[in-house]
Amino acid sequence: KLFDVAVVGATGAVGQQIIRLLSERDFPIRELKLLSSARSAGRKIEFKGREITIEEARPESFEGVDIALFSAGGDVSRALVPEAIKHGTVCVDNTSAFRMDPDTPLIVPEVNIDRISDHRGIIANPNCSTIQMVHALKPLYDRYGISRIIVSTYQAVSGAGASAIDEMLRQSREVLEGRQPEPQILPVGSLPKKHRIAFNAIPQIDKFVENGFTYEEMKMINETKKILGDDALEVTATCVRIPVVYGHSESVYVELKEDFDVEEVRRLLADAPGIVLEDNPAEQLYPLATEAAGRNETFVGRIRRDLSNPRALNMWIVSDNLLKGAAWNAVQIAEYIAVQQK
Ligand code: 11C
Repeated sequence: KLFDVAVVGATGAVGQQIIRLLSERDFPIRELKLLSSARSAGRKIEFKGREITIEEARPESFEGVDIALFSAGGDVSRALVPEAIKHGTVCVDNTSAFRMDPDTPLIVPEVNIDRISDHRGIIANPNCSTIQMVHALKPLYDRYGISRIIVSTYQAVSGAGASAIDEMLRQSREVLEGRQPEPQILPVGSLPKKHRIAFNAIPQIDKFVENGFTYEEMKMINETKKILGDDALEVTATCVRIPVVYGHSESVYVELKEDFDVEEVRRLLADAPGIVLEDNPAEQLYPLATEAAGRNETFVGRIRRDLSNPRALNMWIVSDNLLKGAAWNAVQIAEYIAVQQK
């Protein structure tokens, strides 16, 4: 069976990757609709050797569309996902709009694909920093149980969109030329106060919640529990933006419920789908954002027993935030939907 597919947010950093992956994966498409804001409508994008004109996303755009992949921000999803559902479209939503809705499955295929059928027209794609962490922790969760996670992230600027990449590159050039950069976007586009990202580390991703955490940190905490289906799991997070273009890195401390053998942990991870183990300190082998960029997998290394708690592990988890963290996870979900609807 062939499907009519729509990509909403076709010109965005994630939308572009979704279009590339749909082509590379030879997704069974009859017609591909590329949708965006009015501003980008009229532009043309090449897909499998032919040009597709981008149309403005409207409620009626979803007539006849079987599967829509949304990546145009929460407001667009809140407005248009319900309209798409009225047309019978199954929506894979890459924004935070519906993630914590109890009727919406939040899916990382290697972790909880068994939940995918429980949907009412929306399947949510988790936050990028959450996806790579739960992906890497799932084999340990299944084998030993996990009681507690403490994560600190080192997140790439592409997570804040294509304009944040431009800002980081521009500021870097300005600093090297001895000029004082004018921050315009980061840490949060919609807040008035800005900080320079070039040659810096900003401990703020998204706005602050009243409890002192940021939304990004709360997403890691809440989404991890939902994906693993474990409300008792203790999770805390500190999310930091660093001047890297692609690839989020994470330092993760994880307390297991049972005793473990570090070599067995390595074997479990090496055998897990979509995980690449890169862990050989003698060879200075560990995951790096520069190597993970452009790859679909999640990379894990620096695995070691904690010195303060023998039931705990420390590890370093890296993945391309636009791919497994967004576009690739969404396309994987779409592939499962296509198989179900065959
Ligand atoms: C970042 N994680 O790196 C964010 C971007 O909820 O899908 C993804 C926001 C989201 O800035």
